[in-house]
Amino acid sequence: MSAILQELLRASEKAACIARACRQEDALFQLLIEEKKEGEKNKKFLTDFKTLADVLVQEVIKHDIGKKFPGLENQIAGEESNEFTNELGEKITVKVCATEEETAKLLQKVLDNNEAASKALARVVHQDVSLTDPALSAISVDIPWSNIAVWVDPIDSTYQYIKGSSDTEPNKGIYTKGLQCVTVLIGVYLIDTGLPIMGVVNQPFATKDPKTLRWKGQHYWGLSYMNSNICSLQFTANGESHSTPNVNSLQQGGKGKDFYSAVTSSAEAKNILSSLSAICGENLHFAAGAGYKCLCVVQGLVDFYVFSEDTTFKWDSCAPHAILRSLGGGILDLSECLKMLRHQNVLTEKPHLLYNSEVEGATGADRWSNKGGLVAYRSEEHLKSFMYNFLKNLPHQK
Ligand code: 2IP
Ligand code: CA
Repeated sequence: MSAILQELLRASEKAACIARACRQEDALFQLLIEEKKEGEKNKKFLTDFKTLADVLVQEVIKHDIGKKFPGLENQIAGEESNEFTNELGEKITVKVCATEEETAKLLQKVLDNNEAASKALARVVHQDVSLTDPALSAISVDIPWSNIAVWVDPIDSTYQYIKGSSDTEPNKGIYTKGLQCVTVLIGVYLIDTGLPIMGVVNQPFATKDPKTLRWKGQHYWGLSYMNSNICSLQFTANGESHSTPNVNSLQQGGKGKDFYSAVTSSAEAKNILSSLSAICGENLHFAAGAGYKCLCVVQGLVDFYVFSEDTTFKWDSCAPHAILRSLGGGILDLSECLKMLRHQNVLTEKPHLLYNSEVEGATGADRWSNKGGLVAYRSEEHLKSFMYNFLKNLPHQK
């Protein structure tokens, strides 16, 4: 199984390279930031370059994984469809072709014959990327292939990817907005139970070299299957294991928990914000990107990520969910938790988000939304009391 995780990691790095290239190569960046003019608003073409970048990254991930593990590409799903219609009304299926030249030719059809951009894009799509983690080689877990499927979010936080500044400053390590909030998310779940078991979160724009102004990425992986729980954060760069310090308990001088910290979306409802502020005070943070907010929990920068709306999707949460499980945490359905607390006054079980079933009666992307909202946590230790306090402080119960 470590071979699959290795490949997911490599694919996520290839995706990150494409994401960086689209921002750093002028021929591509110009397309990325190009605004639709009023009369062009209906043209599903060129101006949708950001969608093309998304789709292409998704196709590269599928293609590369399928090449290594034939058949698995059919079990990979994501937000994007790879069908484009260009200005001439031609339907084009965006895919990775056998050669760089062929891919460039195909892209040219979508990119209004922009040869320079098509060639630049095809070059990164076909480039060899190697990324291995020595810690992964030691893992041997036997998971039946026929029982796994994959959720991919090729570029999460698309808005920050296009408009995001590269010069934002973090608050207690957390970026409210900016390129740091962009992530590539690849999560594997079991088809029969719907539980996530492997995940890779790649942050293409983690740090910027002040001299070269080039971005460096960062990646995180986790595996949680049967009795195996392994996460990249447990290893040093040489693959040696070490225990992961909890940032919050360090910040508190190890005194134990007398405050909670949380991250949420700026789109969160007022009553939820009011309860979170009452509990967390100045330790309530806002950040863009569902994947990035989960990453803040994975890194121990906050205890919880709480969101009550139905605007995150399976592809947003599957990968970090697997990583959080590997650390002893998880992502639960918020509305189910609150229901349980209201009726039984305690969290009798943990309603983990599941990845194998659609929302009943929903259509389009909404079929795969995390309908009841979510609460992501890294440690079970304070989950129950946090949730209890959260419900107690809710002005109007949702
Ligand atoms: C989005 C993205 C947004 C998030 C939204 C996701 O995915 O992560 O940032 O909203 O839930 O679906 P918010 O930042 O308010 O949490 P994408 O960028 O891939 O559409
Ligand atoms: Ca997303």
